[in-house]
Amino acid sequence: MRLSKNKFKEDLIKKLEKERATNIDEASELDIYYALGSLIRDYIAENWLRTNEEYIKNAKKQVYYFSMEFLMGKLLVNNLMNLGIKHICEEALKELNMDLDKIEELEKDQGLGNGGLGRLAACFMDSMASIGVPGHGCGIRYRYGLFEQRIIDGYQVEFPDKWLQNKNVWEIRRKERAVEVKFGGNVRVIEENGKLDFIHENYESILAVPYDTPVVGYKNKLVNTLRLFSAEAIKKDFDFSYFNRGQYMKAFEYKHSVEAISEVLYPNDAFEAGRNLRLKQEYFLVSAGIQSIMRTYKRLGKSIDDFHEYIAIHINDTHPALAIPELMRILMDEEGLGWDEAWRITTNTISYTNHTIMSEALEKWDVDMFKNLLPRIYMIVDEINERFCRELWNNKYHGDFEKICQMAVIAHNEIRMAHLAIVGSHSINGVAKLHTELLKKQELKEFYQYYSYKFNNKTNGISHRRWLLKANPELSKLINDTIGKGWINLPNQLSKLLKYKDDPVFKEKVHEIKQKNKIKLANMIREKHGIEVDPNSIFDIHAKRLHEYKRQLLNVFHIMNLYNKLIENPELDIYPRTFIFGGKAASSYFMAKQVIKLINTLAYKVNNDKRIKDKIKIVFMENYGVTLAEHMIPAANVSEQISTTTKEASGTGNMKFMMNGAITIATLDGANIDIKNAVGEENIVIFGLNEKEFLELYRNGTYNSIELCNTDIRLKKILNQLRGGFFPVKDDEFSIIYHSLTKHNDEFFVLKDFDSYVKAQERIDKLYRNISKWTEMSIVNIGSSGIFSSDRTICEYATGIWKTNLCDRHY
Ligand code: CJB
Repeated sequence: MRLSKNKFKEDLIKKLEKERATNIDEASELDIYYALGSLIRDYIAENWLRTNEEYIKNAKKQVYYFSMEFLMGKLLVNNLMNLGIKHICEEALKELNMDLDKIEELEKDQGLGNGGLGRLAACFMDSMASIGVPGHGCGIRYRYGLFEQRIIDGYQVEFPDKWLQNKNVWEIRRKERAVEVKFGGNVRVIEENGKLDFIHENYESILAVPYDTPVVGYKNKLVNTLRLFSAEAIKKDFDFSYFNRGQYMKAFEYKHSVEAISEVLYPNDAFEAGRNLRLKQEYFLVSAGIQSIMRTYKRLGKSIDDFHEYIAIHINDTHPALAIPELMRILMDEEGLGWDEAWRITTNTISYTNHTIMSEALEKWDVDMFKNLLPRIYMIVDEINERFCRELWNNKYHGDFEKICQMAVIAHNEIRMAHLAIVGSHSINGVAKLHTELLKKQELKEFYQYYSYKFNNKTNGISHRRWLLKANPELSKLINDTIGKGWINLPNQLSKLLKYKDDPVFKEKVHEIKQKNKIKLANMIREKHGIEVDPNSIFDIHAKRLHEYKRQLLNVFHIMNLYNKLIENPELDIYPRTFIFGGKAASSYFMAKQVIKLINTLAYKVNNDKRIKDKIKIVFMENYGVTLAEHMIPAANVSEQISTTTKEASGTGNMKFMMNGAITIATLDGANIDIKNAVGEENIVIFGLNEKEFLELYRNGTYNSIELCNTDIRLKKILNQLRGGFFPVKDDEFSIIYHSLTKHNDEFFVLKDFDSYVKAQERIDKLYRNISKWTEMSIVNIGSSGIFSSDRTICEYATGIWKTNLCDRHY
């Protein structure tokens, strides 16, 4: 947008007066933040309205991205950037003696997600708006997002994330557009003239109130919508019937039980707890979302038969898979369509992304619980199952009960959400090549054989605008000065940097910027954690959710080994290294929490041991989230992507790090493979078993972790150190870790890959000593990262799955 500095100042001052009843001299930083937020929303409003009007007028096909998680982070600077007024605003604030960075600090992260899946949804929002896909997010407005993590005495302790404590300047509450979501009760079936009517009665009604947040496209005047629903009691503040009977507390209990639905995000990453409240949340999201879409669709005045021509609904993993029976219910019970017609529309509308092959993440619901909570939806799922099983029997597996049972949507008294999602959608995609291949060959083999045409791959991506342009302004400026700004719209143009990889001046600048970013992070570490780290050491960062398969433990064992070697020989020639960790563990995941305790215990020991002369330092940064990631990633020299191969579907942190010039140390897993292909083997450090070796060893069951420990004296020593005496903790503090690696045969092959990992780390040590070569590798990584922009991913979804307007940009 066009805006002058003076006009901006004027507007801001007016806002301060009108909305904060203060003037520029008296205003606090918080006043400025609120006034600025409100002003920016005003700037956005016109284009928001116009975008919506245009969508309706031209009846453009709309995409609705249903997700239980949206990990948006902060929006202020992103919005300024996308409006094209960041610079003006920054300058104007400076003239008013204010600092945009300081003001940004006041904004709370919108942390309504656990990790990769939620952040992917957020990157997709940015890309859809920026490349012009009419796509909107649909989710839950949790009152508490992912818990705030504090480290107390080395342990993770969870505190509520009160992100809504202060006003959320971006959202608009739209009470008038609230819809009713029904739970429980029973269904009465009436037959009239040979037609069945399903009357849902005695249910509990809950109001789903939408809160809309604008999603601003990058300098294109397009504003999509992220709609998050909040659960509210219908009967005003509490149930009057209880109140009138004098049961005052019960009235509030009712209110609280309703609001519990959107109270808090489940803190599990790739693990489903199968709880009643979670099922309620999932149905709440899809019912509210689809009803709200239906209302918009009606305004188009198109026939219901063509619904799928104008609407695409994408489900982010199986969490919103009840969109399938819910859309069926609305089409049949409310729009009066027959089953076949409703099924045709539903399956053509819905598409599904699978994000993991880990069995503990597969959602299954107990039939009785499901039936009680969602009686009508259960009937529909049951019918879907009946028809699907009959079809299998007739078309392919006549008489093969076992196969049919294996593929059924309902079996063994459980509803399998992945099967429902596959049967009820027209597209199933994995998130990286290897992951999609594994789905086809292994996890969903039967379905692939039956529905091969539905399966496809869409390799994940990240918003290069957030993760490079915003997170690393100095590097972005250097890129602009070197190759122009074209990469911001066409990230593949980053490849123009490749020809500068040998240019000494450019290399020096890239190196300098990395150093500056490292100094900033080092300062942050000193302020937050009181640990002094050397910006000239290698910054080796492992930041992601704590999970056994992500193998933070492998990293820890490498550090323990290094430490043991240094104690034996303090003169050992290693390049000084700072190992930095960040990540949350699910609150009920004891093993992962003990790994956090181990990292912190080791950090304390190593950081305070004078004998090793500061050659290694360890930092666990508290409360990893989007904003912290924006500080950590630009400062990384080494990116740790060391999952057990086949377990990480894609990973997206890996892409963020390489885009910021870190060198990846990686297993051949998920999108690491694609990164390797993009940068070339010489610009990444690969180690560990590959997929074939892993699967073979896994299947033939010959791996014996204890034997390995007994033959590798380094491992033997490390495992002994876990057991007592070495660390100042109770003797059995780390016994869960010890047993997982010995008694339970090291399910994630930490010990198996140890030797190879140590050697890979030695390669890193060697490589970094030649800083010129290292910087060259770093430039190749940045220059090859364009393909990992979510603009490319979204373009592929739009053309390949959603069939919305085609992308004319080339990614
Ligand atoms: N993923 O974050 C989650 N949560 C889940 O429940 C299942 C998977 C992650 O999704 C990311 C986005 O696709 C992937 O990059 C990552 O590998 C996967 O673990």
